[in-house]
Amino acid sequence: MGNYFSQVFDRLFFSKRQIRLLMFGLDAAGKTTVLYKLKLGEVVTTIPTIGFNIETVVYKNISFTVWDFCSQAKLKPLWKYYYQHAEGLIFVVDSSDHDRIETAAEELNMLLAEDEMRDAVLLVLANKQDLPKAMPAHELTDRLGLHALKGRQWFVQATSAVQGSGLYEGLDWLSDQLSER
Ligand SMILES: Nc1nc2c(ncn2[C@@H]2O[C@H](COP(=O)(O)OP(=O)(O)OP(=O)(O)O)[C@@H](O)[C@H]2O)c(=O)[nH]1
Ligand SMILES: [Mg+2]
Repeated sequence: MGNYFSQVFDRLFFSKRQIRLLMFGLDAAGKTTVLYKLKLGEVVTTIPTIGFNIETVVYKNISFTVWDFCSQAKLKPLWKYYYQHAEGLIFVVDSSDHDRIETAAEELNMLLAEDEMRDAVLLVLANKQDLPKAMPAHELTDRLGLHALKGRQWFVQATSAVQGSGLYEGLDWLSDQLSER
């Protein structure tokens, strides 16, 4: 696994440029679990202002920033600072959370509508696939309205962050997209 992981990332490192990836998702989707499971380095939690915190991992030239999502309108100007130059957006969904899939879809579409996200590729992690009532990736694709996206590269990867499955495959897709640029 570690070897595969480094192969995936070596392709990005060769580019010798800074790559910013942002991770979003409703609370309890599994964002923090993903970050730790990747074992990239020290996860640093910072609280830049009241109301949310940010977790970051910097691994060589790639920075992951994870948002503790509380989409209060008053915080929006702050988000923009972090959005800038984001090349990849990783959106983590709890596939077993049937009640909040519409909310997740709304949050995702709101993010994609941001001007700063215009050029970001989208990786959706259909997480918690180990749970019996998890929606499969194709169902999540429909429920999130991804087929309606225009001019956006996107991909849905089934994952179980607790088991560590699917994570590297998702990042593999991301690195393919970014190394083509
Ligand atoms: N069964 C299962 N549980 C998971 C998976 N990923 C995360 N969890 C669990 O879901 C809960 C929430 O995970 P977190 O990683 O804290 O979620 P988060 O998105 O960081 O949540 P916030 O920080 O509150 O926004 C934890 O109890 C995790 O162990 C998964 O793939 N399968
Ligand atoms: Mg978290």
